[in-house]
Amino acid sequence: MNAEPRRVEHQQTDKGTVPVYTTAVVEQPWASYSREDHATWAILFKRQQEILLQRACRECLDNQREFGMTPEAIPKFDDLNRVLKKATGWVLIGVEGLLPELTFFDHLANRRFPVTWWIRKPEQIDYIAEPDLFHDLFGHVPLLLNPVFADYMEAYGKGGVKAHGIGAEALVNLTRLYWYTVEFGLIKQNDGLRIYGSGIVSSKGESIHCLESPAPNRIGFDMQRIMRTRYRIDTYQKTYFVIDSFEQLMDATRPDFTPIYVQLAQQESVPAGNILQSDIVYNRGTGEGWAADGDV
Ligand code: HBI
Ligand code: FE
Repeated sequence: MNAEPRRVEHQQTDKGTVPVYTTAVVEQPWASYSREDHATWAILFKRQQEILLQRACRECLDNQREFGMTPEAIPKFDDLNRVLKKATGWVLIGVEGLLPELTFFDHLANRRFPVTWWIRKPEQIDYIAEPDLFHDLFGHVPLLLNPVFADYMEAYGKGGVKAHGIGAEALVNLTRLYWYTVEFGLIKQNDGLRIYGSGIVSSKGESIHCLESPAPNRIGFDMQRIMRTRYRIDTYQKTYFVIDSFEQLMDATRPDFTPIYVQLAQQESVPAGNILQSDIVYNRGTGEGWAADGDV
């Protein structure tokens, strides 16, 4: 029998109406997963692993192996935590789903990664708008074994707690940074551009689109440029930003962001599909087929 996630309310945000769940930390009810849940994990795991060979960054695939993740069954958080805690001091905690931003930031600032305990239904196999267990475990968790990325995620959380105290504008700027790196980032590796963003890693269609479609722009990482750039949550990205290394991400977050927020407040936001004079352009997208047409 599938236990149902407990929704608390629906919140109106700039991304439309999103369900916001209770912020309670919950035990992973591993014994209550149905055969259908494990089958959904297996289908998604096998399909994405195949698509991601030659598309995902080395660290993503190597670290899934280091965790011992397999399609056989939904991994147990306790098993993953034994590996993770030793490697980078991070711990997975079970949550009901999307958290209010300050709660989420506070967890990251303390090296706790919130993982949704439930997995999507078979009819949602190709797309789900909220982070479910597959998105979190398959998409986010492997990179937490990388020491530099693990540091970046903690620094991001600390920055988020501070931004929350500064105001809504700062929060919008910082959320864009998370979106275009942690969720939809690309990295340049010696065999070409590779995926590290979890939103892509856990999506069949976007894993192909982000590297092979002529539609999107691919632009060199520039933190303030990213913090000015708008995004949509219901289509494939119109622009992907490319880092040279995880160290580049970590170095970018060292300075105090307060003066950066002041500068950003004087500047216009950039529409998601635009290219600026100052951009390092890997390729200028054509713009067609930007809508997420299910999964190609
Ligand atoms: N909550 N559980 C969960 N997982 C997320 O990835 C998440 C969240 N709340 C807010 C959020 N992400 C984004 O707004 C980040 O940009 C902060
Ligand atoms: Fe995510």
